[in-house]
Amino acid sequence: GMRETASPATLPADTLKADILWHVLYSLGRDNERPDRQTVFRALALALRDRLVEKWIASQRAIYAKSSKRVYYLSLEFLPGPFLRQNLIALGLEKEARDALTELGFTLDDVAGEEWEPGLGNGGLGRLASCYLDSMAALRLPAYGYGIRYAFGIFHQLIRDGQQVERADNWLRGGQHWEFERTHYMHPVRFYGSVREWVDEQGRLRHTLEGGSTVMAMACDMFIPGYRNDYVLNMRLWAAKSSREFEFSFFNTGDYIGAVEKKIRDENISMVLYPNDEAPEGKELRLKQQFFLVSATMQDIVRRFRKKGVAWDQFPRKNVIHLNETHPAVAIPELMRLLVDEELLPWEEAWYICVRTFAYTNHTVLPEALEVWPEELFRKVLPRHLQIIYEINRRFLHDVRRQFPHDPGLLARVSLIHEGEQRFVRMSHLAIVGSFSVNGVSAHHSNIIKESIFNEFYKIFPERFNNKTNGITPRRWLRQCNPTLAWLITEHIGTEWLTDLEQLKKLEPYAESAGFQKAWMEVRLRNKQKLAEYIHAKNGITILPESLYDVHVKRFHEYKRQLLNILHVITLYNRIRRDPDAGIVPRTFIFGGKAAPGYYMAKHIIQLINAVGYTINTDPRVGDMLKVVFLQNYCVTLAERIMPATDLSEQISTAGMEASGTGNMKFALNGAITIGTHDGANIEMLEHVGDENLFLFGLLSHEVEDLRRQGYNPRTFYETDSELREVLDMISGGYFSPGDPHMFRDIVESLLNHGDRYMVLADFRSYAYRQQDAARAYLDQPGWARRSMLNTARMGFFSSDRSMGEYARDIWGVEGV
Ligand code: DL6
Repeated sequence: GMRETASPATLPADTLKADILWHVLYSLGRDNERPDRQTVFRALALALRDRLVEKWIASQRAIYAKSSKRVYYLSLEFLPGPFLRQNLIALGLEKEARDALTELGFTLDDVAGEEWEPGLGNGGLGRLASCYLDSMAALRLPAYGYGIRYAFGIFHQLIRDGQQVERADNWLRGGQHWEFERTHYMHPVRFYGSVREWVDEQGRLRHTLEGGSTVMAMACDMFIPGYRNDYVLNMRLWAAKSSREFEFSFFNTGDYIGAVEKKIRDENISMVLYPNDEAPEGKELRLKQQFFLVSATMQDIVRRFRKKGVAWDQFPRKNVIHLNETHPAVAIPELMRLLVDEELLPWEEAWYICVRTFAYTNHTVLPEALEVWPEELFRKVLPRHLQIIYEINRRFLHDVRRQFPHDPGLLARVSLIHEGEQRFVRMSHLAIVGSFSVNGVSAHHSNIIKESIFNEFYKIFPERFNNKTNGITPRRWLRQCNPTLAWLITEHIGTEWLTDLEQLKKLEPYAESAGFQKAWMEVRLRNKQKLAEYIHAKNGITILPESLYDVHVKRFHEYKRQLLNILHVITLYNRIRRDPDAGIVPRTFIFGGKAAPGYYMAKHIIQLINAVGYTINTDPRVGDMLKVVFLQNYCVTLAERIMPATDLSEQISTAGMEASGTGNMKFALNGAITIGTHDGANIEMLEHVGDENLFLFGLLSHEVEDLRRQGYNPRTFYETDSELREVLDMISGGYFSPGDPHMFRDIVESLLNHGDRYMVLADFRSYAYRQQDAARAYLDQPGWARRSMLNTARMGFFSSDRSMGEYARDIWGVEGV
């Protein structure tokens, strides 16, 4: 075939078309005379996978040759987004692909549209993990991503009659063109059973797990290329496969159907991603997923370590295991089990290895999001691990008692076990005690960790706590999603910004240039036109590309306060109704985001937004002054359309609650102005872009706390602010739900009578004022252009390359290969 002529190590790019046709025939089994678009997409993906795997093998060899310390990034979630464009950009094959596709009668846009993104994460945490893999590859770090290959990712969201409806996301049905399934290479993972204690010939007390059931973990590898550096990392996702022994035992008793049922039950482990963001569900299957990832990954790590043939005490010098949130924290007792039960190391030595190996990132301070497991459930699923946790805890509390002898209550507060009517394992305590590094994800959040939620651990282990402010990859979030703006930038300052985002500073002098401002705003307007076309096609709503696009996209959660936004929308509506010539800047409000299927209030707020949108969009008095759009199924692909077309970015969480935010960075990098609270990374963004280029408002974190302590009374705001009162009365009076006037009453109730936990009413007036400032600023288009450019120019710090550089240097102690 065509293959034999090309040496595998150096496939010249001009064979891309030939490779596509080769894969159409030999890999996909289709006639390559006239392949359809989906077939061409898959063949192109396979042709790129060929190139990726070559570079991956070479990268692995380089890591091995250098005998580098390896970084293992463990995460229950990854949100990689579509791969095609990213891979083409990284491999430098965009033009070749365009040419090849043109010859085949397609455009790259059409073919890229065939890709269905893997939604293997909920939101910020999973997307951060994917930005980090991209940067680890760019920096040539000796790193591996480890996660789960869920058969069903985050649900597909539809909006029906204004309400969220969930549909299964069967992302694998199109076939797996990017990955390699390692079908003949699996690790056993064991759950349940009971622990037998016995004494061996040397008189040592031993622990052996007996019984239980075993599931196999099959590796599926996906490749993450570095930007034009010939370096490729592996994201290894585990899929559950039934174990053979068990099938046979059923078959031997003649229970054929039973055997098959067992197989299906086992393979359920990697079936579905839990769709909860910031509130774990506490289900047995979820704990099994966590251990499934951990056990399989630890076997891989140990296998690679053993190849080196060095002693166990060298383990922390050769490996660092990073825990993305507490979800994989059971890796700590699992490593202890391997070292103590299987390698027969003394406990003290094993523990010394452990606390030099693990590092933990916390991503949330919401009390309901801190993971705990009922002790009984833990004992049932992982009996030996629970024993090990007890022993870790016993020794830890012993040390704490010695260090703080005069604070008896302290022990109960820091214990790994919460003792009350029901007992729980506290995963964050386990992660802190078992790690040498604990970090938050913005300066503000890291301070909150030290000063409040983990303050007592900070006193015990001050040297462990540090900050690593989040970042985003400029390859996807500027170069890929906004090619015209990227091109305009490159024309003026060259291409270095792609791997050194601080280079964007060189744009600053152009901020005053009328010519550049004009070019900048033309690119932005074209992006806004494209989004208008998409909205028209999807929602049937016509919007003005010249209107101010005010965008709020992220998961729906009360703390993120989409409700505050819609209260302001209604306020503007009322002003227009009162005075159609009020001189209000025409605005398009765009919302997007999923709510956890069991989160009633979040779903209800989605419904309210849609109801308000319907009322406003069909009110002839409003016309082009105001439009409200809800875009269904917010995901990475959709974010890529939205970021380049946004004027005003809504980052309005209750201060102290958003750990960092990363959407805020994506918008600003693309030239949007932020309206936001003093929260998460907004605060650092303010420091970088300057307060004339970002609209902050509202209570500060400590004011939120003070107010809460003093007794917050939301009704006073209702009583003293007539505009606010009018808005709330309309909602509870059925203005937006004429068919069912009581429909949204409970939302207003939650604000007025149930304490308004997220202080929506307390921040309403300062938000409305700041929105007025934003509108006024938008009227001055040259001023807006300058602000927009300065936002982009000053976002260099928020590159995930900077974040990963800091992790590599300060936490992991690794360098590029
Ligand atoms: O660190 C990534 C991302 C932050 O930007 C968000 O502010 C934060 O809400 C999110 N946290 C979670 C917590 N999940 N759990 N458990 O998603 O992390």
